[in-house]
Amino acid sequence: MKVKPPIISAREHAIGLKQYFHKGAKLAKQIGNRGPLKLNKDGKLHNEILEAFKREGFYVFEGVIGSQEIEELRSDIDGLLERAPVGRGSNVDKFGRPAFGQDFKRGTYTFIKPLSDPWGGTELLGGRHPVQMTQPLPAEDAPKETVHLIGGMCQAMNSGLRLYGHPLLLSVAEAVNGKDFVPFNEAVFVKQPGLGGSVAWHQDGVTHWNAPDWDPGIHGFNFQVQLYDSTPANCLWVIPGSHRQGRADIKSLVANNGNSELLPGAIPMPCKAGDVTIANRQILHCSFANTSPDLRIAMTFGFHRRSSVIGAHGALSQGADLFYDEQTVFERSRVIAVAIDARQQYFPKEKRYQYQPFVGLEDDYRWSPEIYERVIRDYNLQDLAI
Ligand SMILES: O=C(O)CCC(=O)C(=O)O
Repeated sequence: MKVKPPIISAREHAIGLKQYFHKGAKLAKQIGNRGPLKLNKDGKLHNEILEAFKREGFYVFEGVIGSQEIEELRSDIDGLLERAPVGRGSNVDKFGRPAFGQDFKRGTYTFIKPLSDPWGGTELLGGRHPVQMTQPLPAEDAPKETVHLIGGMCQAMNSGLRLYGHPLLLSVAEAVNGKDFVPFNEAVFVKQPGLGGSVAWHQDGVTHWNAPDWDPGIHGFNFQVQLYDSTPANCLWVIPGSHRQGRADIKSLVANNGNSELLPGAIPMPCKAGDVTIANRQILHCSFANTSPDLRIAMTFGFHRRSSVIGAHGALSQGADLFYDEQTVFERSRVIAVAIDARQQYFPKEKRYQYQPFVGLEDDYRWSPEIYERVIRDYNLQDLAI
């Protein structure tokens, strides 16, 4: 017989997790794996950092994004939240105006019930979140729905496109996935205080677990640029080293833990605004319903090795009928080239990142309103999800 989870209030949830948070934070301090994003003179990522990331499956780069850029990102996100439809299926915002995003082919906003876990225990997203997290009761005056994700940051916000062309972050992508790395997708996780939902324990990758050439890096990685200071109560949690151990049996892990989602050995990745986390897409990770008083916004975007993507079929948000051939990968990779140029035009003194697959093609991908229509609009229909 299925045991019905107890119904708990947001306050009880917050109090109940305190000890776990404390323990996790202590373990995180011991492991470390955080500090400035250091490149060598030749522009390559410091080997120690790369090794630490490969060993643990995560790293926190401190103070990467400057305060002006963070302000611009916050302001664009605030605008997108102001102009969001009032809920699923609505086409007007809270002021009765036409909501943002209706001229894009793929919806910009994902809504959920406050403090819920939309994917845990469902077959959604390849069934990769097998166990549902605790879903505390929101306050009585909470809205019926809250924005959980904002998609397509490169088309929805100019600051998002510029962030995508960040030279330090692209140098990390090169160090991890090779000079010819390719895009994955982007999603902004929105965790409003008292409303933000949880993301159940999962590993991101779904396609390559049984590949003959499987290795810990085969499903790529995600960056998360943090727009606000975050805490163990609203940030991402990971189990260090789990990316090296193959596909985890999450159901058994939870069952053997007294049916508790508070898995042992997990650590939080609390950040300051402007910090950037990197997480291997095979690391076991989750985040809890945000019953804390603090907002967390995480601009999430990932990159793959070219060899993992070419010849693969679509997964997750992409239909399995989509085949990632050279042309599809080239077309989606154009967004990196345009983002680099958009950034360069905005921050002319910054060293421009040289993206190897587009060396010599820079003039064809100069940022302009025309290229927005040709390359950026609806670019996310070609996301390379594996
Ligand atoms: O940042 C979060 O809260 C969840 C992120 C996550 O699970 C993911 O990017 O796969």
